[in-house]
Amino acid sequence: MLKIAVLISGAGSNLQAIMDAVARGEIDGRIAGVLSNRADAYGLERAKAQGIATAVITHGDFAERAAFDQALIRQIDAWDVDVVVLAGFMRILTAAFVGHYEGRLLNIHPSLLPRYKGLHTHRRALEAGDLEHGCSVHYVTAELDGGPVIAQATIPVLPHDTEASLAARVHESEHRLYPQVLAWLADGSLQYDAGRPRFRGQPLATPLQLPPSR
Ligand code: NHR
Ligand code: GAR
Repeated sequence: MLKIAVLISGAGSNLQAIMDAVARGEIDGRIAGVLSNRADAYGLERAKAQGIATAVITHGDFAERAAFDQALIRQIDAWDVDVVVLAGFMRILTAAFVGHYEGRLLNIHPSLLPRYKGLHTHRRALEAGDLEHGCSVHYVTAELDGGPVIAQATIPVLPHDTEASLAARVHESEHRLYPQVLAWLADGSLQYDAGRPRFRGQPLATPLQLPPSR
């Protein structure tokens, strides 16, 4: 079964969605540890409530990003995981970290990549007048939010949406998308081959699309 490390910085609602999917038997895997760069991340409580190992490595304790990332690697490698899942993890990772986990490092990003890399994605989608928005799960490379996209979930932008209402619906879509991608990884449907995702043996030309919830 797939051994998973989850990296968080905050609420951990994606972590919760993944834990729930594991508990329901939808992912043939287990979460070996949850790591946060913030001691007050609520996701740590969610993990402890399930008896999952947690670790806090505070980025401010390190003078250099490289040293912080080496500390992350030491902890994650001690858990001996198959995949490292960024779930609302808010620190940009060095090329050395990304290279160490090449092909085993995933992120969920709250936009339809390649649109809106970086931060404040909901505000930017509203300001652009987009009619559709959503989330993407991608393999992480050294290029921020630029690694190959595995799958996306699209939602409509509604006429009276605010940043908050749009963010709430993107979150719901994230909670469907991330567990699905991990289920595909765990059952062997999804593989990484020389920098490119493969799905059921075929190189992915375009990202997989999750069907709407209703
Ligand atoms: N690292 C690499 N190398 N590549 C990616 O694609 C990464 C990554 C680290 C995190 C998540 C990402 C997102 O989904 C992610 C993808 C943080 C920032 C950021 O600007 C940007 C993108 C993402 C995560 N972080 C600030 C920094 O200086 C700090 C912001 C804060 O602490 O609130 O690291 O959006
Ligand atoms: C999610 O919307 C995720 O896509 C986003 O942070 C939120 C975390 O929520 N990630 C980023 O913005 C990464 N820069 P959660 O802690 O409740 O899972």
